[in-house]
Amino acid sequence: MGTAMLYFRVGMLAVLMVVVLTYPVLVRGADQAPQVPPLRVPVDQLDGIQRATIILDSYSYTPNHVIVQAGKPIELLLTSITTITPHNFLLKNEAAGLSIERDVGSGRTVTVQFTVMKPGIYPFHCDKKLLFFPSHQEKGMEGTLEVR
Ligand SMILES: [Cu+2]
Repeated sequence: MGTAMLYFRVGMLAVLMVVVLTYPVLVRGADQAPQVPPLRVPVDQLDGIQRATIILDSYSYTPNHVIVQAGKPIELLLTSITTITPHNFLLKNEAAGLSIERDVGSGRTVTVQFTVMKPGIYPFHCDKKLLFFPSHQEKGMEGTLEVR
């Protein structure tokens, strides 16, 4: 075997090693939610509702930071794009009178309407969990409603 061939084989082996070693990172990377900027929800000129769509996937909300105005009705369309895994949407804050808990089955869209009078940062999350596994929230399924 010539020296050139040996270098070629070592080179190929190195490339293969890099692919094998980074594969889990690549796969996990593909599973991550797309990074999108915070969504400033516009007020509908016709009905005055602040209407926004949030995509639910395993395990993310997109966008995961939604900015709305206090005192005006909010309508969230929670759209699941999963084929099997069910998710939900929990947004609770006693001081602001918020107690929202909605299941969103795979492939379904659920609409939730509410109004927040008190400006603040309100976290929301999915509390689904398979026995012994981390919860969806722990896997990154959480977000923020920012009321200004
Ligand atoms: Cu979930």
